[in-house]
Parts: sequence; C-alpha cells; structure tokens
Amino acid sequence: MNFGEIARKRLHILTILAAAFTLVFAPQAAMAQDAESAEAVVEEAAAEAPAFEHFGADMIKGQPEPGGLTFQQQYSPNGEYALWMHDAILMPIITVISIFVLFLLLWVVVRYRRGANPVPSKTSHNTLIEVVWTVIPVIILLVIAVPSIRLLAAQYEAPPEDAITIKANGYQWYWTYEYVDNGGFEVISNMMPEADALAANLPVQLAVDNRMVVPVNTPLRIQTFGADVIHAFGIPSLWFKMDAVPGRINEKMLTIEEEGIYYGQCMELCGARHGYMPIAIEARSMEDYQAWVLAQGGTISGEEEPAVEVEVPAEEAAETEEAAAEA
Ligand SMILES: [Cu+2]
Repeated sequence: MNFGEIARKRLHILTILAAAFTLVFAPQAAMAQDAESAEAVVEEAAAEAPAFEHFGADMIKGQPEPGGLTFQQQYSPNGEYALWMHDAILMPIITVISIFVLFLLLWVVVRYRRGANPVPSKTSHNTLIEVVWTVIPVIILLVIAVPSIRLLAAQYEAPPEDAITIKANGYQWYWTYEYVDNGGFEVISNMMPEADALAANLPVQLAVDNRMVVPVNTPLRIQTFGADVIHAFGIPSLWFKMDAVPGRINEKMLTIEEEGIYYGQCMELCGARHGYMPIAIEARSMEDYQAWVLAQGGTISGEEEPAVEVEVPAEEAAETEEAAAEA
C-alpha cells in the first residue's frame, strides 16, 4: 500500500463523513432557521396588532345591588330618558294622588261619621265638582302621555344604516353572539363557574366566560333569535329587553354611552337552566373594539381581508421573484 492509496482511502472516508454530517445536520439547521424566521414573523404580527385586555371588576357599571329598590343607573339614551320620566313625572304624580286620596278618605271618615254628622246631606249633583274631577284627570293623563309616547317612539326607532349588527342567539342554556358586520365570527358565552367568578372578583351567576364586546357611543343593531325555545335578551342598566324567538329575527337599536361592563339575564322562562344563562356586555372604545375583533379573527367593516396579514420576509420574497424570473 503506498502513501497515495492511503491518502485516497482516508480522504474518501473524510468525504463520506462530511457528506453524512451535511445530510444529518444541514436540514435541521435550515429548519431551525425557518422556525426562527416564522417565529419572528408571528411576533411582528402580534406587535402590529393592537393588544386587547378585557376590563376587570372595577369597570362593572350595570349590575343589581343588594337591597336595590328602584331602577339600575342607566347608560343608554332611552334608559336615561325613561329613568327621568319615572323619577320626575310618574313617581311625583303617583305620590301626590295617593296622598290626596288618603287625605279625602280620612277626612270623610272623621268629619262625616254618624256621631259628628247625624243628618246626612241629600246632595246628588254638584256641577263644579263634576267638571273638576273630570278635567283634572284628563290633564294628568295628557301630562303623562307626551313623554310616554315619545319614549315609545324612541324605543322603536330604526338603527341608522351604518349601525354595527350583532346577532344574539339564545340556546338552552347559553348565548352566542354573531358579529355579522365583522366577518361573521361567533362568540359562545357561558356562565362562569362560581369559583372562577369569585377568584376574578366578578358577580357570581352574572359573570360569563366570553363577553359580548361592543363599541361605545356607536349605534348597534341588536338582533335576537331563539335557536330552540323562546328566550329574551335583557340588560336592565341599558333599558334593553327583546324576545329571542325561534323562526324570526327581532331587531332593536342600542347605544351605550359609557365604557364598562353591563350585566343582564335571559328574561323568558326557557327551561331547567333558564336562570343560568347570564348576559355580559363589555362596551369599549372603537379602537379597542376593533383590536378585539381582529384578535377573534374577524374583519373591520369596509375591509375585504383580515387586517392582520402574515408578511413574507423580504429574502423569501426576493427568492420567489428570482425563481419566477428564471422560469
Ligand atoms: Cu333563556
């Protein structure tokens, strides 16, 4: 065996080793690179998409209070008007009439009792009193009718064309929210288990796993639908209640005036777990709402494609272009 032969054989082994090394490690290295660049792309996309964080317990605005007697504080234009009508018109009129009638009763009982008035009057007509007790109630009814009809009309007002449509579907026994104008994605909303709600300092049996997120100060076209039986979509602090009926879509406008969390419940007896299908609405700024929509995989109205696109790295794009040019 001469020196040249040994060198050839050894070099041959070296070549095989080198080839083996390349075969074993090179693809992994390439994959690692790919993975790194893919990760970088995802991170970039995440950084570009505005971050969204849900409100905590400090932002709860509409919820029942222990011992609460009257309406909840209102956060929609109709709700504020209705609450004003209740507090400024109905309650004072009811109170004055009740006290007046009670006074008349007591006066008759005391002044015209047999002991004090042994010979009763035989009077059967008094024109003045008859006119008064007809005209005054008519005036009272007119005073009530004006704001009442105004409120009724406001509650039937159709949403403007650019209102954001959200469809609330009642199921036995949970809600789903379909974002019709934002790519049609659907949010399934179940009651939060008691332990989770307590841990998050949220109201038990009102808190949900996925809230219905909506933009604040924007007209919403809320549609309700019953998937199985009749449910009702009701949120007391927003003056909103509408039946969710199988086979038909009900529609009503809602505008929420402040950011916050508003709780409601199913308000139609719908079966065994009727009391366990709460509603939680989270009203956010338009910016936050859009960030949430994108995080859900939805689209912003007016745009055809998802706003978050995974960009192709510049190098790869160049390579693809070169390949195309060569072909
Ligand atoms: Cu229900």
